[in-house]
Amino acid sequence: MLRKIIHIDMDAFFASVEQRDRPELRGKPIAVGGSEWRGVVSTASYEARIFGVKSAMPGWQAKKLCPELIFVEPRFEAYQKVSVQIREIFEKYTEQIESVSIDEAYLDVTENLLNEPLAMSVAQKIQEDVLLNTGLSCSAGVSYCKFLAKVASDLKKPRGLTVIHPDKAIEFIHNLPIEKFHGIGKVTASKMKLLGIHKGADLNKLSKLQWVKRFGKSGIWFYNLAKGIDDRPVLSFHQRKSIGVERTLEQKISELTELELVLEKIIQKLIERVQRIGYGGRTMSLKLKSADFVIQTFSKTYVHWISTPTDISNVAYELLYQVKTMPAEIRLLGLSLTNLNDPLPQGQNSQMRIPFPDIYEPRNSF
Ligand code: DCP
Ligand code: CA
Ligand code: CA
Repeated sequence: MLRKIIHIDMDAFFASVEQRDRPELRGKPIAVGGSEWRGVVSTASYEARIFGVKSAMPGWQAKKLCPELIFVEPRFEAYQKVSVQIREIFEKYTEQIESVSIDEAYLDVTENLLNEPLAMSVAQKIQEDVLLNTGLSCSAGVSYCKFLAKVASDLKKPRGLTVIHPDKAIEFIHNLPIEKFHGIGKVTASKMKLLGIHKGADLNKLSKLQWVKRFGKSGIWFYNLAKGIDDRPVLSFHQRKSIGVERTLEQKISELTELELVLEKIIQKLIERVQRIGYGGRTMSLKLKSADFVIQTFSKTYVHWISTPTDISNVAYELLYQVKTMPAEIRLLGLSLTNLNDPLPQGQNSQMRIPFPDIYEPRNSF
């Protein structure tokens, strides 16, 4: 029997939370994160999107496109709170829930707690429930597999509900631009376009063998997607174990200041990833690999999540300055967060309570 899968994704998530909590921002073009002078936009309200403002755009560019744009500081705790809240709502409908980021999840409702045979009705009820209990809207996609449910949830944003019926799936896939396929990023898309593959129907141009030859293991995945085959289960117990960023250094680094520059880049990447995933970890580790492949790691564990940009940055530098004997030549530098997603004790927020000095005095240079 075919499965019934719903993908739920919150609309303009961070921006909607801000507009909900600050009525003076409602109906206005706002950008969360970044500013006119620096940083990038995390997300924009639908009012701002009309002007072309979007995620990952530099603040100055956003302001140029939309001079009325209001920049708002992100409040990750508020977003995490909603993330937990929507998860609790989903639990009223099914036990099979896979949260994939801070604002989205897959739900397998083939069997559901309402005993409702129509997945579309379950999706509708969830949307109403989310709106009623959080004051926020979401979009839903319904189909027989994760890939199509996810594509569907994005089709009629905001407040959309789209069903891709199994009978219509192949026709739908044939007309879908390849950028919309799961696993096809910018690089793969341009590679495929060179082969004359622009939309789903074109994916059938290559044989299975040709796919494997050109794209390796993902080739089989694309070959199957074109035929509407995606058997990935909704993994309700799937849990990410760590969030990590590493950088291999091309050149020999001999100054601490140079190493700090590399660390800064790693920190920014880690912040981006934490924001996308929606939660932090309680332990942070710094890894150093020397040119002769000796690995040193330094870790710190806190009672609370390390999840805000300030905390991530502060702990990372603290770890760096713990290194007493810096190798003469460093090959790789990495940062990772573990002990993820542990629920916090009731009534405690995820902000760390450890005071950090503003400026660190490096204890050691080399
Ligand atoms: N986010 C971020 N940086 C990005 C992309 C997203 O910080 N480059 C954050 C802000 C978003 C949230 O993650 O609000 C969810 O991301 P989505 O891609 O789901 O985008 P939105 O929910 O903002 O908008 P949409 O209505 O298109 O889903
Ligand atoms: Ca979203
Ligand atoms: Ca999302």
